[in-house]
Parts: sequence; C-alpha cells; structure tokens
Amino acid sequence: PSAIYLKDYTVPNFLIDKTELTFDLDETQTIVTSRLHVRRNPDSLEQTSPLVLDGGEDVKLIGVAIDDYALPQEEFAIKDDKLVITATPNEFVLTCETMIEPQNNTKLEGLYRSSSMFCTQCEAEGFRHITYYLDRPDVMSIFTTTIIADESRYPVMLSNGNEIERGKTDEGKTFVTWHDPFKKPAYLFALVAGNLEVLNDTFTTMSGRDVKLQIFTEKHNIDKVDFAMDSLKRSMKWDEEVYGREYDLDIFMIVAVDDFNMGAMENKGLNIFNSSCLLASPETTTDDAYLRVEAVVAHEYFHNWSGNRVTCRDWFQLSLKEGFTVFRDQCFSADTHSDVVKRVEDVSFLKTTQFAEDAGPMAHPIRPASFIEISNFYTLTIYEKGAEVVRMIHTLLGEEGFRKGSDLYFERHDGQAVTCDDFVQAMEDANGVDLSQFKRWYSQAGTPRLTVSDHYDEQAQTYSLTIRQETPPTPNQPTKLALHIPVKVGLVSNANEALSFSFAGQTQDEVVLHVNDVEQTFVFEHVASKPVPSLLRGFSAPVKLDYDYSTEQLLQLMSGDPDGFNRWSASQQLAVNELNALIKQYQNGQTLTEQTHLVEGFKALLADKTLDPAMVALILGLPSQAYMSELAEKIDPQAIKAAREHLRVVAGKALQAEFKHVYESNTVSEAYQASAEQIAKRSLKNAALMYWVASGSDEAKAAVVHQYRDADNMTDQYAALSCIVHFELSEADELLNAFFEQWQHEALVVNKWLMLSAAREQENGLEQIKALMQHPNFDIKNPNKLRAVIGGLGQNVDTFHNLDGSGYAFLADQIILLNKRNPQIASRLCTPLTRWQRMVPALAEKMKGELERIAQEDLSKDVYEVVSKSLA
Ligand code: LEU
Repeated sequence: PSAIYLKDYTVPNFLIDKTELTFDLDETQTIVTSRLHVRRNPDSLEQTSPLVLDGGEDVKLIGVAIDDYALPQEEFAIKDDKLVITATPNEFVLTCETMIEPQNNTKLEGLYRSSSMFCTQCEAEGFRHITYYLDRPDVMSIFTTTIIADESRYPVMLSNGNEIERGKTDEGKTFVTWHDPFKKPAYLFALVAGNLEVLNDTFTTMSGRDVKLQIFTEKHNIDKVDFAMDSLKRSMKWDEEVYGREYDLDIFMIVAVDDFNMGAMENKGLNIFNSSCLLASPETTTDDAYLRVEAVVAHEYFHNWSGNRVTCRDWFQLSLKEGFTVFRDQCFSADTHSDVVKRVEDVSFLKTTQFAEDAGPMAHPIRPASFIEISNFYTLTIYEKGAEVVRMIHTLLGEEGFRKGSDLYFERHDGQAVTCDDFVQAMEDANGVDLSQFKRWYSQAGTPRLTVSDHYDEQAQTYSLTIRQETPPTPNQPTKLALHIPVKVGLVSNANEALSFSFAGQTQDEVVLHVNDVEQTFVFEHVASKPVPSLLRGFSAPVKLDYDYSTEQLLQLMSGDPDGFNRWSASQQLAVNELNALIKQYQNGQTLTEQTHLVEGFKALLADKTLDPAMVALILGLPSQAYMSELAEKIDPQAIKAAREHLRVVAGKALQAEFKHVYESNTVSEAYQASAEQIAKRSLKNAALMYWVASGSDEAKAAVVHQYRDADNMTDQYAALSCIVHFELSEADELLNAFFEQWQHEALVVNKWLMLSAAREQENGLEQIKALMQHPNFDIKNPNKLRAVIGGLGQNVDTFHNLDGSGYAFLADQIILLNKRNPQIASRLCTPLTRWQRMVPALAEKMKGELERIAQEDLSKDVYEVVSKSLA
C-alpha cells in the first residue's frame, strides 16, 4: 500500500450534478442501480482524461451504459477496483447496475446488516462499496433514492431528504423514493430499512418553520430515546442562538444501530448512531453516558452546517469539520452544565490521549500532509487538538470576533467543499487580523513545550515572565518553527488573592500573552507583592507547561486561584509530583512513604462547603494510569499502579471520617435526572465512596454493598459494583453474576459487565478474558462488545502487561483475526502496541515482537499503515 499526499490534490475531472439510486434490498443479494448525470469539469486541466469511478472488491458490476447505450466489454475496464471508461461524451447519463451482499459485509463500511436492519456508513470512503462513483468530498450532487423491499420485514425505509413517493412494484414489493434538495458528497449518503419503532416530535425554527423530528430504534429500545430527543431540540436552539444557524430540511431523523465502527454519523437529514451514543434511561445508563449522548447528538446535529452545508474539499481537511464541530459541541455542553467542569474533563482527556498520540509514531498535524488509509486519521489529533486550535482562534478574536468570522465562513462557502485555509481566511477577513503564523498549528505535529521562568523586582514592583517554546521532532518533521500561542495568565498573591497589575499600559487581573518567538519576556508592572503565576488559565493552548512550582505554591493555587480550571490543574500537579516520588520508591524496591501535602489539600477541599461538588470530585480524582503513563520517561505500568493504589489507601485512611461524611451528605433523594446538579452530587458521593472503601473500613464495605443493592439508577449501581470488584470485596463474584443476570437483555449494560469483568485483576486474568470472548452474550462482529473486552484488558495492568508477554500476544491474535474482517477496528486495537518505544525495556521488547509478528501477515491497508509506521 502507498501513501497519498495533500500536495498532489487536483480538482475532479468530472462532476456529477444529479445522482439517482435504486436499491432492491434482499437478504441474499442487493441490486443497486445508479443513474449519474455526469459532465466534464470545466476547471479541470485534463479535458480528455478517462472517467475513473471508485469501487470496491465487494461490488459486482452487472452492466454499465452511457446515455442508454450498454457498453460492451471492450469499452470499459475494472482496474484496482476502479471502473475505467476511456471514451465518454462531455455530458452524459451513466447507468450502472451492481450487486452487493450487505449480509456478508463485516467491515461495516458501505451498506450492511445490523441485527434485523439494513443500514449504511459511508464516511470516509464507504460509498464506493455500494456502487461505482466519484467517491470524494468535492464531488457534490443532488441525490434521489428509491428503496425497494418487502414491506412486512422492512416497513421503515429511509434515506436523505424528504419522502416524495411511495407505492408497489409489479412484484408486490414496496418502494419509497426520497429526494434531498441539497447538494452533497457521497459520504453523507444514508439508507436505512428495518422494522423500527419511532418517537416523533417537532421543532419550530427561529424563522417559524416546523421541522418534524424522528428517532428510530428497534422496538425494545424506543423507551430510551427521550433524552436524545430533548438533547436534539436543545442543540437546534443553541445553534440558532449562538451561531445564527437554522435547520434547513422539513424533517430530521436519527436511527440507532447496534453494530457501528464509530460513534455516530451526520448524514444529511438522517443521522445514524451507534446505539451506545443514543440510548439512555436512568436504570441502564450512567451519568457519563448521558453526557456523551447529549454531546454526540449535538455534535452530529451541528455538522449540518459545519460539515454538510460547508464540507471538506479533500480528506486532509477533515479537521475543518471535525475540529470545529467538536469545539461547538464542547461549548454546547459547557453552556448546558458547568463550563469549568466540562473544560477540566476535555483537557484531561486531551492531555491523556491526544498528547500520547502526538508523541508516538502516528503523530500528525491536524491537517496531515499524507496518509495511506483515511480511516486511520479519525484521530484524537484531528478531533480534539483540532478543537483546541479552533478554541485558540476564539480566544484570540473574542466571542464577537469569532462569530463575525464564522458568519462570513458560512456565508462565503455555503454549498462548497473547502479547506482549513478558507476557514482561517474568513476569520482573518472578518476581523482584519493576520493569522499567518498561527496557521502553523495546522501543519506542525507534536505537543509544544513551554518552559517558564520568572523574576520579581521588589523595588520596581515589576514581575517578568520569560517563556521559551519548543516543539519536539515528530515523524517526517525533525525541526519546528515557532508557533503563535495564546497564554492566559493571572497573578495570585501570598494571601491567596488575585493580584492586579498593569500590562501594556492597562490595569487588569488577567491577560492573554501572545507568545510567538522562541523566547520572549513579558513584564507586568505595579505588582504589589511577589506573586504566584497562574499560567495557561482555562488551558488556553494545547501545550505542556514547565514552571518549577513549589509544593507551597501549588497548594496556594489550589485554594486561592480565581480560575477554577487552574485550581484543578494545581491539584493535579501536586498529585503527579506525589505519585512520581512513589513510583521511584517502588522501582528502587523501597517501602512507599508519602508526603502529606496532598492529603492536607484534600482535607481543606472536603471541608469547603462553597465548592461545586463536581469540582471537588474532579480534584479528588487521582491522575489516571494512562495520564501517568503519558508523563513517564519510560512507562512502568506496575509501578504506576502501585503508587496510585498506595496514595488512595493513604488518603482514605487519613480522611476516613471526612469521606464518610461527604458520602453521606451527598445523597440525591429526588428522582433521577441527568441534571448538572444531580450529576455533581453523584460524582462526589461516588468519589468519596472509593476512598472510604480504600480505607478498609467495615462500615464502608457495608455501605458500598448496600448502595449496589439499593440503587435505582445505573450510575450508583455501577459505581458500587466497580468499587466492590476493584477492592475484591467478598461479594465481588456474587454481585458481578447478579449484575449480569439482571441486565442480560440490555446489550449496552452487558457491555459494561464485559468491560468490568475483563478489567478485573485476577490470577488467571487471561483465561477470564478468553472465557468472556466465548460467552453467549459476546459477539466478535459487534464493535462495542469487542471494545468492551479489549478495553477492559487494556486497563487490566497485571494481565495486559504480564512480563511473559502473554497479554500483548493475545491482543496481537485479535488484531490478526480482525485484520480482514473489520480493518478499521483491527487498526484501532493496535494503539497500545504503537507506544512500545515508551515502555520499560522488558515490555518494549515484547510489544515490538508482537508488532513484528503482525507485520508478517497479509495486512489490510488500515493495519499495515499503523504497524509499519510503528516499526519504522
Ligand atoms: N463524521 C463522524 C463524526 O461525527 C465520524 C464518522 C467516521 C462516523 O465524528
């Protein structure tokens, strides 16, 4: 397999103005007939080139005609899955008949079966597995789709746009025709057919139009979509209020499917969701999952403008729609709940996962310069770092300026397929600013590191900050240029109060510094006393920050920084320092002995009644195993685990009474709601419970078992069960079994059970995991189940990182098994192995060995790219 490059982009040689599709759906073979209204692209430099349509090995051509003249064998060819027609008029109708077998489609790209229904996934390049087409996002077309099926089995038949006709065929089947008046690329095409239930609602847009809203699921799940519907209506309203964007069709539909490679898909007027991102009920869904449903519903809805009305010119521009849309959904969630809590969660995720990606062999800029398989680039970098880059533009321009820029962007490019440059250009033009240096964020990979030093001059009452920036080398990018980095800063006094200062002639409490040189010094004047700097407030840029804070200063910021985000940040740094000291002791074979600062900090925190319980819960959360791994020079999973466990037990024991009190005083007595207030209380209560149980108290053990048995919602039930299993209380076996018995008919809850069981650290861990994969409720064809078990394995330090390499070998076996069956999933499973160079030598060798073993196989493009880059 070879790479394709952004620099090689050329406009398409042909355009397709109209696309008429007919699907004759059947359990054994599906016949797809397309009528494409094709013409040469006047902007193409090649006015005599052949017509080359993308296809797939799974598409069987039955016949092809130009203007109803059936082409004989010698007038076309199929080469590397592409249909090539050498001689064509300048404008013509191409008719193409193909046969596909959705029931055998295990890759879940194109048209496939999930449970009893037919559904599609076309982004990025799935449409070519349905029929021959110009499957690229800059070919935009008006689609009319007719679905023919047996109505008794497929009473619901959906596609994009509006239903315009319905009737019977000569053979007595039913047909339904849909027409989408908006031009779109093939990746936004969708089709669903099945025996589905529907929840109906309406939304009145800001101009007074009524839009019909429909959510479809299989019968047994229709009672779990009220929250998604509510989230949808709130998203529609938010996009009108915050971005002035109104919905454009008369109908908006969402369908839940069980088998889906990713989270959800924004097909025009017909979103298709992984059921895990749509279904929610108090009894079966945790608070986290509720928040995810809300965020994903919003994300896909927001794509209607940032993605569909204005789309990407080519797949190198993916972050144009994904980064921007993640930023939009993050702001929506922040407005709906607490902005600080949301920011902490997003940043913590970014620093754990995206930073690791950016430091590994798959590191790439948010606009990559090349790729082998585009599916591999639906990454944390494109999505999460992409959102950070948009957020920095927002910080630089301010709320109003950003809105002016987005208005211009949508107005200028409505109906077009554009680039990241066009987005930045609109921001520049609307605000009269120059973002040319800032644009390096789009082309440079790697996480920049800021090293900060300071000096206070008591006489002159000046305080200076010197900031150095450096972006480490990444694959194919050995040297980096200086970036334009917005660094939001405030000063805190020794008395734990905000210190005002004057900067650039103005008195203020907070300032955004524009760091754009390799090294720069900023001087603050009229600074009354020696300050503690509160740096990078709100995480104003996706960078690593080095400032040599003393423990004292961290404690000061933790309690006195007016910026809530930085209070959390300080507490994390304190915990990281503490854990690092313990990790060293563990590695040196010493007894673990902790400092007491963190515990003191926790004590003050637990006593402070003025704080948002959600923030307290976040601060109590120890830096995760994954985050400590990301920070480590060489990752030693056992040492990290031991340090974390130790610290939890120490804090639990020292503050037993406090945790008990917090646990008992944060009970929610009202009926379950996924409201910010209730979620906050539950998160604090369950965080306290974990520490309380860690203390070893019998009372705590009784309380957690009681909570499990008494819970009327999944958040509390699952939190209790996780705690029981984690600390291996004597009820662990019994309650894990009871949990399965109770929920065996709820697929999404079974997935939680699979995950928890796989993560359970026991002597015979690997045998347990193998047994789970043989369990009747496991199904290797279902990505959610696979992610549950393999995800659980990844968290299972003893089993996965077993020194004998058996954990890695098992993962490699699964990758090899799935390599051809479902390449997208197989390639994602490789992620932990790609980090091999970061592991301690004994583990690194084993991981590398497994990558080499995988490399011996006949690999799909997806797996090939990840494995070969990891071994390079
Ligand atoms: N565009 C989708 C999203 O909203 C991803 C796709 C590959 C299913 O993230």
